[in-house]
Amino acid sequence: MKKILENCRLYGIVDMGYTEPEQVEARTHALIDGGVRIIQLRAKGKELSQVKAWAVAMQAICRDRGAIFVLNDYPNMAAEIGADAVHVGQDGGSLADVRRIVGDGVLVGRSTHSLEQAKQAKAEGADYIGFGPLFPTGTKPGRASIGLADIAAAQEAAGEMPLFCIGGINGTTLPEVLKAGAKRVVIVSWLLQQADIAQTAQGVIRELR
Ligand code: TZP
Repeated sequence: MKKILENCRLYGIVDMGYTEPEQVEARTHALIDGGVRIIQLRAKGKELSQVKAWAVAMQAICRDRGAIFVLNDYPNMAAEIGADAVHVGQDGGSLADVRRIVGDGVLVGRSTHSLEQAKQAKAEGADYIGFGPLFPTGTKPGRASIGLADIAAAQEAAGEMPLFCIGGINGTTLPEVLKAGAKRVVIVSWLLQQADIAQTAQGVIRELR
């Protein structure tokens, strides 16, 4: 899993705020068709039995096709369904506690919203971090954007640990994000709203390489 993670430049999220339940599997396939090898299920405020069913379906597709499946927010469920990875926010408890729940061999990612938090997550042993939101975004309404100024320093502090910039990244903002020093990105709403998700993902990955 770590080897796949190292090679990931674009991180995709099947966000249930932008996805109909019947689109979950097709979107997972489309992201993989487009070259995405790390895909998260983000299902804020959804019924747990539903989340579990989507997670099981996505995990099966990802396992079959050589991509990492990440469950957002629910370490116990991640352990139960045998998820490849779990992602937790700043309010998700210590990474040591999360690791105790999911066990060895499961990747643990953390959201960070400042250089300080990025350093902290690295010190805590995160397998990767999200860093943002760089720009204001409707996917996380009300969350202050952090801008581009700290990307290079956060990238430096992260060292070998993959750092994925996130928040308001799209075809227009991507060049400035890359210019600021980003190596990896997460794109949620813009990618999910494309008519051809796979083709768009391929184009983004080309730009990131
Ligand atoms: N964490 C920080 S910003 C964000 C998350 C989950 C949402 C990013 O979504 P989008 O639609 O790519 O701006």
